[in-house]
Amino acid sequence: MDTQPSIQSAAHELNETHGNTPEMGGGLPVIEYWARHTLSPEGPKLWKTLFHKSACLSCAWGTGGQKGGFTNEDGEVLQRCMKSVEAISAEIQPPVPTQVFADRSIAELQQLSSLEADRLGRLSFPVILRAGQSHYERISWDEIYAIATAAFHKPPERIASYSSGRGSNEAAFLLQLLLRTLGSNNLADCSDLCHAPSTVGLKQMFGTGTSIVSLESLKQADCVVLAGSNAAYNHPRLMNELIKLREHGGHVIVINPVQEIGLIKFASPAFPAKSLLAGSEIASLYLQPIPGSDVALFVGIQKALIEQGQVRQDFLEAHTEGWEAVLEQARSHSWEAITATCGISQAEIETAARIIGQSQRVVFAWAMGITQQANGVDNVYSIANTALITGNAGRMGTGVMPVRGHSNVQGFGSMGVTVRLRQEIKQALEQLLGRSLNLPKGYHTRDLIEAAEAGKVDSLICVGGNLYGANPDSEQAKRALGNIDTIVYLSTKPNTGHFHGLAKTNTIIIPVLNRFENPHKTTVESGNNFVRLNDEGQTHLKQGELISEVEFLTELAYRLLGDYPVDWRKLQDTRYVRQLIAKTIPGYEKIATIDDTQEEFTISGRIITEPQFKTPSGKAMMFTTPLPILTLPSPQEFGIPASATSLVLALMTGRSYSQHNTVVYKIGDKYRGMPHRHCILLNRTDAEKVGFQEHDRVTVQGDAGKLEHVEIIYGAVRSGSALMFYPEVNVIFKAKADPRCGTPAYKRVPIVVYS
Ligand SMILES: Nc1nc2c(c(=O)[nH]1)N[C@H]1C(S)=C(S)[C@@H](COP(=O)(O)OP(=O)(O)OC[C@H]3O[C@@H](n4cnc5c(=O)[nH]c(N)nc54)[C@H](O)[C@@H]3O)O[C@H]1N2
Ligand SMILES: Nc1nc2c(c(=O)[nH]1)N[C@H]1C(S)=C(S)[C@@H](COP(=O)(O)OP(=O)(O)OC[C@H]3O[C@@H](n4cnc5c(=O)[nH]c(N)nc54)[C@H](O)[C@@H]3O)O[C@H]1N2
Ligand code: SF4
Ligand SMILES: [Mo]
Repeated sequence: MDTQPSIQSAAHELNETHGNTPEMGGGLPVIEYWARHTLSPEGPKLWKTLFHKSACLSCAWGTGGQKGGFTNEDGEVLQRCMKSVEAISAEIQPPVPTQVFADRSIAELQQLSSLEADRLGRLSFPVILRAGQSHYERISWDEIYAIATAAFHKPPERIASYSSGRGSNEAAFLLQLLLRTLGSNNLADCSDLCHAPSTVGLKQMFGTGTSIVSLESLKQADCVVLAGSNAAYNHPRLMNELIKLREHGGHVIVINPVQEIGLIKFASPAFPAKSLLAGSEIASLYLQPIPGSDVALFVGIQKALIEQGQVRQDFLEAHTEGWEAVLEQARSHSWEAITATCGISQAEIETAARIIGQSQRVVFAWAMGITQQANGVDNVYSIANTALITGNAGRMGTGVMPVRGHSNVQGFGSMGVTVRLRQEIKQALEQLLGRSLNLPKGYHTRDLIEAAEAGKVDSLICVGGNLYGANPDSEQAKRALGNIDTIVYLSTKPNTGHFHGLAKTNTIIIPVLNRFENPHKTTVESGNNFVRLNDEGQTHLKQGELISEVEFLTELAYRLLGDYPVDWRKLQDTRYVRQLIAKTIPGYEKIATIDDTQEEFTISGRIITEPQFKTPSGKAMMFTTPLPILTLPSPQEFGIPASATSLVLALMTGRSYSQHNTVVYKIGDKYRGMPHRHCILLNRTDAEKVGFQEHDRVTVQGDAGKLEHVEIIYGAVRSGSALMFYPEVNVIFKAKADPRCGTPAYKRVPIVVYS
């Protein structure tokens, strides 16, 4: 089977045209980083944490846990990546000095960049900013509970929570139980900004909203299609699986408008002899579609599969519904319409189809390039349709695999922290409450911002995250949060949200213990549906007043609800929370015994290895996917005169090499050759066409604002598109959202670049 010849030399070419980028991802810089950090003064603390029996804090690949810090769920060792070290380093910082809050006004704190805010240290005592005051000040626990209790006594439709997936299943379960008992379904979560389209789409198609592939199953694939994921940065241990797959003669098809160097060639420290120095080839075929056009590409692949006679008709008839319309749709779209929409040639699409069709076992994996689109759910449908058309679901080595974000974001969803409460959980909660639970729809993250802006929210509790920094249109986010009376932030470290996301009357920041510091055991769920147990630990912040999320939530609940519907204070012993979870959450039965057995487990009913799906009919449901119409405004529509030197582009916003979401660890991104965060990655041809040169300083404007003096850096982005880093770029655009889940189109932002 032919693969794109250009891929063999792509890494080299990238380096030629763009001399300051490395020739591969990973590699020796990773080892140097490890050495620098683990041998530094913080080293002993770092090593201790790495060996602590708890899951990695960073991504949802889910390394760590009871078998020690360095194992994945198949028990393979040497699995912690540098991102894990990066995350731990931030957690073991000294406390934020007391003078920071005493001496620096809000106006001064607002000047801090994301990196500077994080470098202040760990939060170690609670503070409050009162209306009309210029400084955060220390606050007693009595007053915190008094304010919070009054705040959450408000009408249920006017209270809300937001959460981010670093907390535990136990905290998540308690959070939703508290809000629902109070009568509120306003459980916004960072997954609304992230994989909600995957959850919505997969649930309809397969009857289960998470990956249907286990790690064990992934290892049996002979082809992986990786769409809209920069796993080399954000899920480095997934790269090991791709390296092994290529070594065994398998194929990796990467679909990404940016040639990410680490997806072309990656040097993994896990294979020192084979891979570390020379690097391993990752992509066998690299397709660079127009941002936001993946549906067209996948419909094209489907069309090619039909034309090549590679449709598994027997599978479709026996195990799926709705296939006729999906095949008809692929037949009816012309090649011209498909290739014009996605910008990939028919020949390349046919090559991709041939690889997929001729492979025995294909796994389709994706991340934010697919979900953060105005048609994110269609994107998910179109990928899963392609899997089903080729019989690649319901069998070991095959299936659909959303590559999840935060280390426990999936657990938050499983525990019911979502506006889309599953029927089974609803019924179990009704039993617990002894009443029916017909709550109003509830605000997901974008709805929460809109509702707050409209003055409909009085009180908000944020369990982790940076609601201000994560949302598009930072000015709107600030305005919206400013209309909320009371905001209680439970956080480990200061972030820009604490300084810009200020409530009208009281903003309280409560310092919490992290996963390896809690006085009790907790659990988390990986993107591969594996539940890990985190041991008790201790914090280095001995003088501080840190509290566990579980303790704060149960105490607040007790003060609001007494002993209804549970003995909340007893739940401070998380064993009892796990008993409740076992009774309430489908697939979590085994958590009931985990304290005795220490046995981590795969959630039942999630991994599908037989073509018997979790839908009512047992068949997978297929849905048609209209081709997106991808137009861009003219410079005049941005208010730029036609005479000015300008370029209208589709901007992708995402992560640099050294950041975790809104938290920046290092300003540069060496793999993309971007020396700092105030850069825009442009295609050289686009830039030269209008007379821009590399390193020119330009204005980048969206529909909500602009950033000035942004440095142009040439890179391997597809012509017509560009790339910038969030959260800084969130000031310039509003973002469309997919109405089915509210996820913003962060990966296709219309912008004009001018000088
Ligand atoms: N180190 C580290 N690890 C992380 C995170 C982190 O910030 N740092 N964040 C965690 C979280 S919450 C998440 S959600 C994940 C995010 O992980 P990813 O989804 O991998 O991260 P992103 O940088 O948002 O974007 C992924 C890729 O989408 C591509 N892309 C953009 N537009 C399109 C498009 O239209 N089509 C296609 N096919 N591709 C497109 C971009 O070029 C980029 O390579 O990582 C998790 N892990
Ligand atoms: N433009 C653009 N915007 C985006 C995205 C994008 O690709 N482009 N991606 C979106 C995505 S995928 C996501 S997931 C969101 C991320 O949005 P969030 O999840 O809201 O943001 P984070 O930056 O992950 O939150 C970091 C903060 O969490 C707190 N924290 C860390 N660990 C813990 C803990 O154990 N407990 C508690 N209580 N607090 C803790 C710390 O105080 C830290 O400062 O951003 C979204 N926004
Ligand atoms: S791949 Fe993800 S879970 Fe595994 S060590 Fe790296 S950051 Fe942690
Ligand atoms: Mo995410």
